[in-house]
Amino acid sequence: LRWQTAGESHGEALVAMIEGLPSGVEVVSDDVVSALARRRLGYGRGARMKFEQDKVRLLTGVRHGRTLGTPIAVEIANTEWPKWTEVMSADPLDHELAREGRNAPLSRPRPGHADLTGMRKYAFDDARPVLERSSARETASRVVLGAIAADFLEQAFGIRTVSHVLSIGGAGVEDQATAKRPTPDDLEALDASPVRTLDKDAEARMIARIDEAKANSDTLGGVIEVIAYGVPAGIGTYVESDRRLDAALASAVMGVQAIKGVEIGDGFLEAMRPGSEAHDEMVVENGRITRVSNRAGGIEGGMSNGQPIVVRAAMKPIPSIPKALRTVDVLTGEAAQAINQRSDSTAVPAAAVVAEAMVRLTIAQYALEKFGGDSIAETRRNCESYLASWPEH
Ligand code: FMN
Repeated sequence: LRWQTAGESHGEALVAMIEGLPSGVEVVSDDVVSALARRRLGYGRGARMKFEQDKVRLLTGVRHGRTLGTPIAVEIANTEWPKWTEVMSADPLDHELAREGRNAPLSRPRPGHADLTGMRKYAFDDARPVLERSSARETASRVVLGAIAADFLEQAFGIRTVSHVLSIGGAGVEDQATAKRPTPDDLEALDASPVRTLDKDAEARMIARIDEAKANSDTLGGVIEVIAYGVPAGIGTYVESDRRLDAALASAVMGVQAIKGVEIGDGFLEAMRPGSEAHDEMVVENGRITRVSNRAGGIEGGMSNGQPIVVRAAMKPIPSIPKALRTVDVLTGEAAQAINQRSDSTAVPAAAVVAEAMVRLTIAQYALEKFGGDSIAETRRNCESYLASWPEH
């Protein structure tokens, strides 16, 4: 399974492609539309999220609601495009575009963004071409691909995922290790929470923290968690480091803009525990080997072990801060205040949805590597016969 995205934030459209899914997966436009809507949720998001509606089209690879086994391409149109046709025109314009208004060069790179190094590396005197691609607008494409992967995972294996927020700006659940983990059946309640949590006390603390940051013209990061239920044991392998499922998940989630740390299961907490309290003991229950805990987050030796897979990630605060940070104007070399492209207070709930998309894609990739199949029926059969071959206990 492979995928790729293309597009600039203010270009005509984002494009996402995924190739390698079997035929027969039920996929409808509504699945991707609702995933995108979920990415737009969250307390502390600015006005742009409201007017930046998403218009999605499944362009290829799906016919009458089922995948064809061919590459799937999706277009996410930019509804603001009429305002940007000249600034982001692919073809040269027949007139010089004034370097003002929307087209004014962005010469005050923002700390915490790709701006400065991107300008130097790609030889621009303007941050516009850099931020057009490095900004998190691109994550809409990955959320779309994640929604398609979710259809495949559920229909082929019964795997379902859920994402939630543990804390924002240090406020939230009191103990991450014992926090109540939502299941996919909690999706509606999570969507209804302004900060994507089931814990009402934690929710109140996070909202208060966001209000405080907003009042101080500041921004916040936080900690999110993605859980995948129903993953069969044996996806990924210990035989080579680059085939480990934990390594792949960490890489995929770290690849989301602003994610600075990833843990599998209890992660850093494990480093503080003695071995006798760090692992998941095995017992026989109803004739089957089960675990009494899931500190490993469903992965041992680079393989899924049949327990829910738990991936936690730390997001840094949004670097475009209304309380502008110090920078240097690259046109004059003078001290300046960083450009402030936009000002959400936090995007942690949205990042949870994006991280969930990456977890879905990664598990789909590794599950397909294990089970293969050109049609979903074949993939399902392969998985069922593999599981049926496991000994009783
Ligand atoms: N950064 C901003 O400056 N403003 C935003 O509104 C913003 N929204 C984001 C939304 C999501 C869902 C995510 C995942 C990130 C967002 N970011 C935002 C963070 C930047 O995209 C990110 O910090 C920047 O691209 C630099 O990349 P790095 O943090 O990985 O170094």
